[in-house]
Amino acid sequence: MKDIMTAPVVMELIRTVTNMYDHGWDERNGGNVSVMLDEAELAEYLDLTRVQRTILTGFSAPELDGRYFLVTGTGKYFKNVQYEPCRNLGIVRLRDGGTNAELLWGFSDGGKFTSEFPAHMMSHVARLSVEPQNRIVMHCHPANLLAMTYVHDLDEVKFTRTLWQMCTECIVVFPDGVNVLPWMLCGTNEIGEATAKKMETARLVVWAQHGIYGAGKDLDETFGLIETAEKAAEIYMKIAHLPRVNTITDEAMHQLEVHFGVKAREGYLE
Ligand code: 2HA
Ligand code: ZN
Repeated sequence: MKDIMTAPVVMELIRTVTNMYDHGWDERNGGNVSVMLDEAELAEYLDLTRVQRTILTGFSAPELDGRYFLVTGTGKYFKNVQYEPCRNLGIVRLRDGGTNAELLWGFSDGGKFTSEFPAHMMSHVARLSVEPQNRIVMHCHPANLLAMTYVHDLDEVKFTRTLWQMCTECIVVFPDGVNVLPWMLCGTNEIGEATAKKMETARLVVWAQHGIYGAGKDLDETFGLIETAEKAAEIYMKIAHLPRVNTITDEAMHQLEVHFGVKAREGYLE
């Protein structure tokens, strides 16, 4: 059996959450990431018959029954993950229609997965229904996106168009745009269900006055998605109080669509 600490997905998650912390997106215990794992690959590293304990999830997700997830722990600080992965991360298998999670590795201090586990699992279900290659759900608190939700209209078309106008590559990176939830209580099944619903039409979902969710097929892609949206929000926060003399026109956006072979969300451009 190989050492789980040498598994590429574990090493990459450690690098990614460290990078998220270094970007200032994950103060204290902010943020959480989940990665859906391949059973055959995982079996090279762990005895999948050795369940350490079973944890109630508090929701049901029959679509994910028997699926494996590498996930960050509740109350854990991203800055510490690189030093004690086994305490701050865990690998679970969902059972009983998703109502139970069997712990196979990690959460070594008796801990458990992130309080946003419902939002993560429901988002995996939603993304897999439109993108079978999806493996990642990522949540964090980037300052400029958060700031923008205090001063910008939360209408999804307006919010998306503003971000697209802030950097040329935005429409190429997230042509499906950004969906937005109003402020809601976090850590609940309700916000999980609302997030998942929004995930059916976009890979980015902003939680107003809280943060953002991203989804993608690998960690780099998902990190890059949030990084691009956050960069655009940063530009917006630098210019929002100044007269706008120039912008990226819809005509220019159409040129980008053609050149990069992407299609902007229906009805979002003139
Ligand atoms: O505690 O970010 O939304 C982690 C969070 C909750
Ligand atoms: Zn959060």
